[in-house]
Amino acid sequence: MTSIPRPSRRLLVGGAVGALALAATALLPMTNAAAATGCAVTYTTSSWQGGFTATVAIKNLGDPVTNWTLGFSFPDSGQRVSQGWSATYQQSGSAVTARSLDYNGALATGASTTIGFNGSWTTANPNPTSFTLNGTTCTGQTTPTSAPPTTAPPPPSSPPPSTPPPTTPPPTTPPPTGTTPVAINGQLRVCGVNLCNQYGRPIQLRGMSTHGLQWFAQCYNDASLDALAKDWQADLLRIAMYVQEKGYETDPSGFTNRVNTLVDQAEARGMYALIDFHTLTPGDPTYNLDRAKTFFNAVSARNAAKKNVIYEITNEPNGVGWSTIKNYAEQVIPVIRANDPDAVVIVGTRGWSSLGVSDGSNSDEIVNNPVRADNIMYTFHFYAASHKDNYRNELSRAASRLPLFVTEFGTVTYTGDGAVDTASSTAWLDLLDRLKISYANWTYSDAGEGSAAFKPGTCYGGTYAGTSVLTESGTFMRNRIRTPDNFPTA
Ligand code: IDC
Repeated sequence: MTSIPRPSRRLLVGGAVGALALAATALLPMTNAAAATGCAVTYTTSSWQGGFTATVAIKNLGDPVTNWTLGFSFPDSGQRVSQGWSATYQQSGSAVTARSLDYNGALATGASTTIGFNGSWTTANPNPTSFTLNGTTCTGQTTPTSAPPTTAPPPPSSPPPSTPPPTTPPPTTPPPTGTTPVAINGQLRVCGVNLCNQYGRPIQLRGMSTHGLQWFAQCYNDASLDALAKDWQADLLRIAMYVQEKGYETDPSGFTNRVNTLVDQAEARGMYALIDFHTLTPGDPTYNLDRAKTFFNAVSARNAAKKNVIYEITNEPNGVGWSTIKNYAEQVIPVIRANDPDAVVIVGTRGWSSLGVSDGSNSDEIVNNPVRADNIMYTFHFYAASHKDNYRNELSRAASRLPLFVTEFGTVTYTGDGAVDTASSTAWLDLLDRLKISYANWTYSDAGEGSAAFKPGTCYGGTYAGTSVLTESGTFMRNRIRTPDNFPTA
């Protein structure tokens, strides 16, 4: 919105800043003394064939501002912003604008803030050399130091959604020693709005969710998990441990053991394991808060040394507002962090993990009031035959502002049953591929419902590989998941 400096009666002071401001305002009517403006920008990139990460440090050398818009143009027309963080990005031709968010809009005189984005390039990747802040060309100098420019800490309730990726991969990360997803990608971490691998590069994980372990334990065995890893070439197994409906609450130690065994079985095959605390009814996650603390304390202590574990702390909150979910997350995440400080944690969202859309809300409530924790992502779920363009639009809008993980989706209706909606499922997965959003499909089971990948009865036989045992949904998903990952390693 604000691209024009607001008029002010402030007297301009001497020195370089005042001189710059005078030069910048010399053409304005004499009766309207303008606010002192000025800025300095440092733009650094780390690039690879076809892609790059840019880190942009902005220093305000003028009067305090309450929100800002940074403008610049790419020197090469093939350069595009793909995923940004700490600002809202727009690109038109080669011209880019980055608008401040609530938490970093206020910049005092002399204050700095850092934003960043991942981009793509086709023929050349020169850095932009000219920047504007609220319309004023940034001619100020920044003094390079070993430490990056710092931002005044945001208010406690509004930290940045996540930290930007390192500009260079950690120098100590050796090349992969194997070819499985975990061997290549190692310990994951959230970088900007992406999930990044041990080389600091954005990746997408594609895999399957179990059905409820209390009902379909017979579907998870060496043969079925070999098929998932080798025939499907999946990266990820989501372990759906229902809490109610004859789940965890009926036998905490038994279900904890079953989850741990599946973590080991996924690890042995080089797959990531997403531990899903599958709350559903009741929808208020705080109903299960004590159980969640007990469960996550146990699994995070036991699996802390593993690189393949991701924690999903609540499946689909419903009937509660975002503040209730955020409060739950801020109590459960510290339990996990105390044991396993570097694991990625995924937080469910309002309206059955629809980012609020199914409740008539949207992702703004999260952007404006994010969970106070690092290295976290937010859940988005959809069922392709029920959830279409308005949900896709919200996911696209949220994807540049929040790290998202589709921990569950179906190719059918939200009931988990019905016909496969191939057109909608294809539109969804193309979108997730383009945004590099990881996903797990409901379900890797032989349940008698359209969302199940296997025909009924499959889990009582010994064959899981190939297509003869698959339903329409299973065939569709196997084709999507089997396409090569091409994980970056440098
Ligand atoms: C469904 C199962 C179904 C089961 C039901 C209730 O497919 O067999 O009877 O749960 O437990 C979700 C939930 C997921 C649902 C799924 C399909 O996370 O547990 O599974 N779904 O209804 N959210 C949206 C859809």
